[in-house]
Amino acid sequence: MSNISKPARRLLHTSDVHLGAFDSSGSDQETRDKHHFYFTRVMDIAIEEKVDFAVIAGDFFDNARVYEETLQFASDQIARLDAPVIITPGNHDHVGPGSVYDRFDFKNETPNLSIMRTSDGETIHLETLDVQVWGRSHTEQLPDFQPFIDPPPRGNAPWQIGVGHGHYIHPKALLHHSFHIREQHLIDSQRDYIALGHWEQMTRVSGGESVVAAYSGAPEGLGHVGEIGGRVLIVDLHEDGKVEITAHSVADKPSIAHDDIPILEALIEGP
Ligand SMILES: [Mn+2]
Repeated sequence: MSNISKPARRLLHTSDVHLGAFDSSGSDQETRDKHHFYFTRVMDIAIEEKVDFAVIAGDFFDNARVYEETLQFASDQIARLDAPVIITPGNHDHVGPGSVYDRFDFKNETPNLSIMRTSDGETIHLETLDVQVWGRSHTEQLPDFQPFIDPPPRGNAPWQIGVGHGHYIHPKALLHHSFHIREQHLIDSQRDYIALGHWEQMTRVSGGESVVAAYSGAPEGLGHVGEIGGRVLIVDLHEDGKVEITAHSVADKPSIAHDDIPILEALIEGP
């Protein structure tokens, strides 16, 4: 019984939006609005592309002191999508004591949003979609935190997605940076797709032969997003099990097809 077909699904993957990055920096309203406009575009793309669900792979908010209006903006934008949205918090928007996510009633204001809440890892089962999403949240700034070490086995839903926020270490790279993610972790995860965050640059990374893994990069970088940056990823989970990603621009640049998205061949400096 090979070739059992799976239900075709489509998701949007974004990360490192850093909402509120300019709230406390003395920037004017125009600067803040311009930054936030890019997340409006992310949600536009999610709606246009009719995604079944969306994942935000951490650093959605820039810090825990963002303005109340930024929290409301985020909630309103996510609520525009008539589909589940999952956030796996990163180092800038960690959960636990002092979390930005405890400052707003997302549960009631944004019922389509699920926030992962533990560094031990948790699975969110989107039952009507036959999808399970597993991830570990940052709880605070712990440099030794490794989002994908010893992942639990696949669940019983046909589609298995992993989400994590950290620094991919190329097999040939020297050890430095925090929050290590290794190729072997991704291979061991046996997930169909791994949605990564922490880098502002969009790139695929190697998860071995069977695991497709990518950083979406920031929709608008606070730093350098590179020529192919400023994008979000639309991930198609095909009936035959194939996973295909397309990078959509939040501005008006052309989309980039799966095979044209570079796979990391050497260490790219992370933040
Ligand atoms: Mn980060």
